[in-house]
Amino acid sequence: MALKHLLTSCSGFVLACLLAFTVQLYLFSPISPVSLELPPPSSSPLPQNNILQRVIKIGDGVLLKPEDIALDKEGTLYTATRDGWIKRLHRNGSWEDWKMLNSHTLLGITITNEGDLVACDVDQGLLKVTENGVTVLASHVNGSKIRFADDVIEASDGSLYFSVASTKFGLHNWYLDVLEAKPHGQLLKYDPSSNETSILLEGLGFANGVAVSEDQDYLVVCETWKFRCLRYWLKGDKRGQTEIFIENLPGAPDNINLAPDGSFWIALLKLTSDGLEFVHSSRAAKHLIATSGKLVELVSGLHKKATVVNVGADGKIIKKLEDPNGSVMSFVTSAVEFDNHLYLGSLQNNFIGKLPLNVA
Ligand SMILES: [Ca+2]
Ligand SMILES: [Ca+2]
Repeated sequence: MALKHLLTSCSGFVLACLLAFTVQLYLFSPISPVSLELPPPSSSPLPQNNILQRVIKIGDGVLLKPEDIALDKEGTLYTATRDGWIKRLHRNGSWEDWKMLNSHTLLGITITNEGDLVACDVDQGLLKVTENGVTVLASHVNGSKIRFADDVIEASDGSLYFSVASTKFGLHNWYLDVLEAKPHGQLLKYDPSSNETSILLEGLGFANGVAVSEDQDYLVVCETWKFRCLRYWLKGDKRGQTEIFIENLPGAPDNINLAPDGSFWIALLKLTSDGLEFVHSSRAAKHLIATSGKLVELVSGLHKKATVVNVGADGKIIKKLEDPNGSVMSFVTSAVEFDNHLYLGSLQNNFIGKLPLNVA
């Protein structure tokens, strides 16, 4: 009788704990999630390959997770690393620690027509870096602080277009934006003649890479967890209008770069682990996973793959290059073509991958 009584009170206690845990999970959850639709597997008919396993590693060990890469007209390569450096590789093969920016959150970079470097910093906004030092170009928009600037590109008139990945979450917990699956991204424009910053688009699903077309008539902005990129018209009848450039990508787009032939290179992230796709349709699972970075690691497949695609100006995939299990490169965030080579940045590897395009 005593044992039965003990068992009853124990199971009552366990139930009460479970209930309290569940209430806590929902009440104190950092996210208010909705379901995220992943692209159907049939949307990626191109065969798997391991071409990205053939990269030559450059700057191995001296480049701490170089997220983005840019080259100037002379072929000097620039990258921003996690230790706050802008490092550059001269054509003679020597690396230089060029400028220390004292930030661990440098993301997208670009080189302007005048040869200056512009960088996105998650905490400070848009920065201009020259031989003489660093200036903040844009730190606020409409009175609000710009957080999580992600990637930037200059148009031929000197305007700088840049993305804000999320106005709600930061770089350290960006995956919560994916789990929440509500669009907090923006496309901004910095006008150098007026020194003003304006919002062009809001409600983007983690606004990430930005690139301008060869003819400067449109720009492409990628929405990471929407598995698509948008075309925003800069000129012509459709000026100011937005349409889908490419959707159902075989991965979540990060940075995008114009190729010399007018096509684009887009780096794609693996946002979910195999077999755990259901998490993106379960609000309860999302609340649970949001409680711990360890659980996020379990669900995200970022370190298990690298993919880049070459997409034509017509929005069709021309080529797909992969490291299917991430054994050489994973979490590849950018792909830049220069001189018949592809340069690959990553938030996982401590080098830049260099791939001769005649083997791809
Ligand atoms: Ca860039
Ligand atoms: Ca990015």
